[in-house]
Amino acid sequence: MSMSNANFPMDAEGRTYHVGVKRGELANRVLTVGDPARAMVLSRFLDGVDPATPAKTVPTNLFSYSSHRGFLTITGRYKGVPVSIVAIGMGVSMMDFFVRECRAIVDGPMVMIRLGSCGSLSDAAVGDICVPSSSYLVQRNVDYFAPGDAVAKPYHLSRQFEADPEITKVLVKNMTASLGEGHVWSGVNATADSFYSSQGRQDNNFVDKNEDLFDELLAHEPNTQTLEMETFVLYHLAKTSTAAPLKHSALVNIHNNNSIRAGGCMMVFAQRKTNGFITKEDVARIEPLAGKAVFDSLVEVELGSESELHSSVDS
Ligand code: R1P
Repeated sequence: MSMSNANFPMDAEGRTYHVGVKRGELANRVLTVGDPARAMVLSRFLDGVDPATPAKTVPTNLFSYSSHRGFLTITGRYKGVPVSIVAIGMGVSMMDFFVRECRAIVDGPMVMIRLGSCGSLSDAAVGDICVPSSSYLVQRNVDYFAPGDAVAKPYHLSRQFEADPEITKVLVKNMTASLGEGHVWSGVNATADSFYSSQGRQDNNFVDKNEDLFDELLAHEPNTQTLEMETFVLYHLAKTSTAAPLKHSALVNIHNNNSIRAGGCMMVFAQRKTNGFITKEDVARIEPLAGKAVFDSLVEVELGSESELHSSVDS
């Protein structure tokens, strides 16, 4: 694959360097997940899929593209509306690749909703769903561990960025319809730059200084409910997305007139207060229920007046 433009590399066909999709292959409404197997399970909800499609395969009537860097994109329609599913793997960098490269090859406004898994710091139990209305970033402060004079704290906790309030509301409504009252929680998410140190896991092979991290998170934001590894970047980039591509890096339109509306929800896989972990059977039961609620939300939210006309995918 031969790329041009070191600033934003694309190949001769217009495929982006990492996600690998080009104009016309991605819908304006995107559901993003971490695990490619989850993307394949959820693709069963798209229009015209043969129910006999074997597990862990992409239905043959849908467009799909597996990139050399591990991104899987599936595009089809849900209730007649073009939608895509993109599996991105894990971590803040993968979310950054996803949001920026997908934004670059789609015309018009976009809606992006993440369905992930998480650890719960609240009373949300294993198998419940959390729909965070905002998120902050937890970063290991590497300077703290460097030789020399000590710096303030081993972990840096950022300010919060909000999800689109309408998407959050619609997600809570549809998740409640799908999973039942008492299984859907609102609150604040913390996105960590490690599964281990900056999520307060104890690992005596390393000096992590994270024994008090949960207390620090709850002091920072008493409504901290979930810990995972991507949502902050999605909310943050949506809030800094510009209404039209900028010709220079001027800081305009920030938090106003964004071209991406974002939301997020997550299944509790780990209960960090009680140390519980979800079973394979519960994942298989909950994933489709949550996935259907996200698709219903994805097509319920308005993109904007002209957007459907400018939808990139019109298969
Ligand atoms: C860690 O096991 C992974 O699971 C969570 C975390 O955010 C991290 O990516 O989300 P996904 O299940 O969506 O990957």
